[in-house]
Amino acid sequence: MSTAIEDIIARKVFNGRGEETIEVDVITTSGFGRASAPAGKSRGKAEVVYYPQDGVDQALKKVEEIIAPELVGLNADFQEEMDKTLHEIDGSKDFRVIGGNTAFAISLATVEAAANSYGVLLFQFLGGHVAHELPFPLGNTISGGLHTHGKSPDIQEFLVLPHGAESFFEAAAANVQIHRRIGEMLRKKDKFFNEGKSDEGAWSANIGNSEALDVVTRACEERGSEFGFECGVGIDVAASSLWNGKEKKYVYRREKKKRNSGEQLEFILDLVKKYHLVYVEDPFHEEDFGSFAELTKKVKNCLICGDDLFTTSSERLSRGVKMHAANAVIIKVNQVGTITDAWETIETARRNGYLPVMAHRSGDTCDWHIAHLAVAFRCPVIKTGIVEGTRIAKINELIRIEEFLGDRAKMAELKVA
Ligand code: 2PG
Ligand code: MG
Repeated sequence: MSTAIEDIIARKVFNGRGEETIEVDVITTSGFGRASAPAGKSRGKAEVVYYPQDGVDQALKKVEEIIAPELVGLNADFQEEMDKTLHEIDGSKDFRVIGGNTAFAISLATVEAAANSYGVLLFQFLGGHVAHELPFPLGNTISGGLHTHGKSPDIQEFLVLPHGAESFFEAAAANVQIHRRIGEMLRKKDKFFNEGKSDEGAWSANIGNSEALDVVTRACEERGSEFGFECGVGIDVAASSLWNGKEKKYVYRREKKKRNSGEQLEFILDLVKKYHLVYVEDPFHEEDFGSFAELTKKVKNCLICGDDLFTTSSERLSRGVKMHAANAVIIKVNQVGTITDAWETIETARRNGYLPVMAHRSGDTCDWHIAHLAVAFRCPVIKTGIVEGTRIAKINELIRIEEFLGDRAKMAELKVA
């Protein structure tokens, strides 16, 4: 067995939106790894730059001409050194030279190749014997905001979290049932509903924020009592995309309402109370750490999660920790570029009592690595949709991991009610 890297091959493929993206193969003397990069639509300003100026083609050229010659010969299991080398080759703060998605695909393909060289699964390789807890799937049921076009809610995601489930399979099945029930309800509500779905497989419907929350809450209650366990409701407001910096207001186009920061706080607090929300992501724009802190102080049993706010950056998370800005953090590896960077952020979260939520991107590929990362890094929640191929790739991999773990598998600890 040897983990020495023999070759790195990069190619252009497509994500679920049909956008060009990078896929990388890493070949070691006794193993192989492959990873492809996703893309966000509602991106945080502090995310790394996905590609060099001329896009994926230039990234491929850089892999062939600069990166592969540096990395070939290194050991794939020296992840930190590999990721450090990627930073050194790039030389910028935000991966604008080689591209954050290039770094992402190389970093993930390398760790996969290392695991494969040792003949173990990725979550075992990264997490060791303590990695046996499955995350709860946080699933998107109705899309809005930047993830849709035309008449849809202003809030970006209406989510369900089956936090009472006793196994991952049971939780994933609950999400599917709830998603289906919501589809039936939307059909009854609107005879023009054409069963359209967004990139993430959530329903695309001509309804407002509170109507969407009414439907999702009712479906969770109905189905939850049949399942015999609780399914909570959550939202991703993605408030940076509603924020108008000049007017200093959140613009809700559909509702024809504008809210200043104070009104936004009241609005979110009302939603948390009325719908017993267990999860609220990005309720304020990405620089408003103060309003995040006020909200976090005022709610109980609800995860207040920063996505655009933290952009998986340990530095930004530390700033949030100092201000008590939230109690959860979204982890999207391609917001920072490498596994080591994301792992540092997860460690910062754990040390400070923040719950790490592993997450997909809206424009994802059939890559399933985040399923393994969630188990390896002990993230109690994974946000990765409910139906649709690029989401199911992750869900089904978690079902396989649960089966593989057998009696040792248990659901993560999660207290939201
Ligand atoms: C989010 C994500 C994923 P995007 O805001 O949480 O749902 O969207 O990948 O477009 O940033
Ligand atoms: Mg988000």
